[in-house]
Amino acid sequence: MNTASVAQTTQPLFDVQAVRGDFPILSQQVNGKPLVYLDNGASSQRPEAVLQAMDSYYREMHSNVHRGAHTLGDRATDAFEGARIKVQQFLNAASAQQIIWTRGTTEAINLVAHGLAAQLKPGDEILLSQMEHHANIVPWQMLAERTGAKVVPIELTPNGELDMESYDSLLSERTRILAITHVSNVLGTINPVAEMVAKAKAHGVITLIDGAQAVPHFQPDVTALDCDFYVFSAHKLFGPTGIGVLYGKVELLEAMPPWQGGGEMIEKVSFAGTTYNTLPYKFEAGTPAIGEAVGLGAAIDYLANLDRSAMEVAENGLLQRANELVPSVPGMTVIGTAANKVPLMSFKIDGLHPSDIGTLLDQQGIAVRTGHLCAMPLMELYGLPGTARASFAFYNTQEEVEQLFAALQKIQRLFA
Ligand code: C6P
Repeated sequence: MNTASVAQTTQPLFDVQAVRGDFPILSQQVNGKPLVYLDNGASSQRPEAVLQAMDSYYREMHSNVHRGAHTLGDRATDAFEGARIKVQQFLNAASAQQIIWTRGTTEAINLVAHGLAAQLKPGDEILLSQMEHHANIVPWQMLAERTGAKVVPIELTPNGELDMESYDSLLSERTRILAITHVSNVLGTINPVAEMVAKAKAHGVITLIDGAQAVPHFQPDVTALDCDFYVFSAHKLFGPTGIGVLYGKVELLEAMPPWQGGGEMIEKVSFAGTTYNTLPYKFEAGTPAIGEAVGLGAAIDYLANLDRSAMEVAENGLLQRANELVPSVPGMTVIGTAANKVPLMSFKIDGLHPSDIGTLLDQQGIAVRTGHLCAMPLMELYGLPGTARASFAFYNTQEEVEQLFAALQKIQRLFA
């Protein structure tokens, strides 16, 4: 065997140590132990490139946008609108006017639910699933209360996949909206959203996909999906908090009334009445989160420079290693065993309360999330008070997975 081929075969597919170096927060001790950050599903960390982009935005060009009065204002506007174009390209949307800034996934769903009220009448149905996050349940319940429509959940199979027979049987002439998560934050299941949207379209149903847990792991293509709305939060995509995205089809966005009133979203204001701005500004009242938009743009640029398919292979390797280690912890059960999952593992251990698992792991420097994970109907379905959840990102290592399981073994031995 020649040395060139050895070098080629031993070359890591995805250089996780190199990317870890991009995330300063990861190289710290917590409770006297090296931090093992496995709470990426709640919020991921930011690379240096995002921190620097926001820092230089505030140091060098901060001003309000779209006022056009001076040089700093023009620079800020260019950076802000440039970030919108980066999101448009990230989602493969046809036009930047389809990208609306919101505070996050939650606000984006509320905006759509508010905007679709006029399209619903009593007896209409809004299809969701039993695996939705509260952010994709409560706004629709509020809409149903206002309009007399009904929220109907699609059932799950025992392993935590959507029951497609249940979906098919629930789709009817009464269905007006399908609001479905791309990836479950509890089960990790990747839902067959393309197939679901195609079926919904055949019934004339408006479709919204909650991409909060999908975008950190793969890049959605809204044009190929043909969904009407796609929403996500920047803080799970290695960007800042306080900003998120609503993608929408132009004709639906045009038909929706404004969400909030104020500056920026108007064309002309008089006491006789107000006319509204064009898309996307019609939905962006008040001074926007400019530095945060710049930070999100930098996160998208950072990801574009990574080999995303190698990253997916590495992430799948983390989940595979975790699955291999489950039998090493007596009494441990994984919640959600779908065939198609992102690297996320919710679990329970007999004799231990999830919040105790979280506290004991934290003492060993390991961060996971515990509780109902903002998915109470799903907890009720599984008869659980809550779960513990380890959610991985591309900067996590196989060693960290092993540390998690070594810690769980210890906790189980001492406390279960
Ligand atoms: N889930 C979790 O730990 P916001 O808070 O608006 O950025 O995202 C809400 C949201 C919506 N949909 C899904 C599928 C989500 O996972 C989340 C956020 C976090 O699972 C915090 S509760």
